[in-house]
Amino acid sequence: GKRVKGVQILRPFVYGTTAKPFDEKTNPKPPGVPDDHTHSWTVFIKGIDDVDITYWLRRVQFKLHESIPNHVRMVEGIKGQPFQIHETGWGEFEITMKLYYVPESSEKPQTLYHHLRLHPFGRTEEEKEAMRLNGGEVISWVYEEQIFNEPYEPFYEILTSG
Ligand code: SLL
Repeated sequence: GKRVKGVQILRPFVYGTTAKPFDEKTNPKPPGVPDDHTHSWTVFIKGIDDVDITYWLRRVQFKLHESIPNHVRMVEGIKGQPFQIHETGWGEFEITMKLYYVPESSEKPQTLYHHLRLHPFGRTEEEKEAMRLNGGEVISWVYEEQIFNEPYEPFYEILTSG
């Protein structure tokens, strides 16, 4: 196939983690969760304002800490939904996310790293107040732009026909 010369397509997305301490009122611990788990958390990759990104991102492999059962997980894209994993635990660690693009792109998988944040260290008083109002949610989100350089023609069609 031929590449579209001189063209660069950008697709914005957001990735990161959202964590919440267990609390009888605002976030009760579900049955079966081990005693030493202090938080529920989510790691995700999604479009801005939840816009669909599955037309360019096919699946994401999340590699969690080895202490977590079944710590390597593949998440297939579902149209309009975030790529995400919900878990519970007690500690922070680095999450590895391997992005697999749609086959039409012929792009190699690309790896992102993100630190799971459970604790509000380093936040300003205003940010901490916002967290209290939000039931103690600790968010750590990153804005990113996926760049497709000189995409192949069929992939260019997919990227621009949405
Ligand atoms: C460390 N930062 O470097 C720590 C590791 C691991 C967190 C934190 C286990 C959850 C589960 C969990 O929260 N691990 O048992 O499912 O040593």
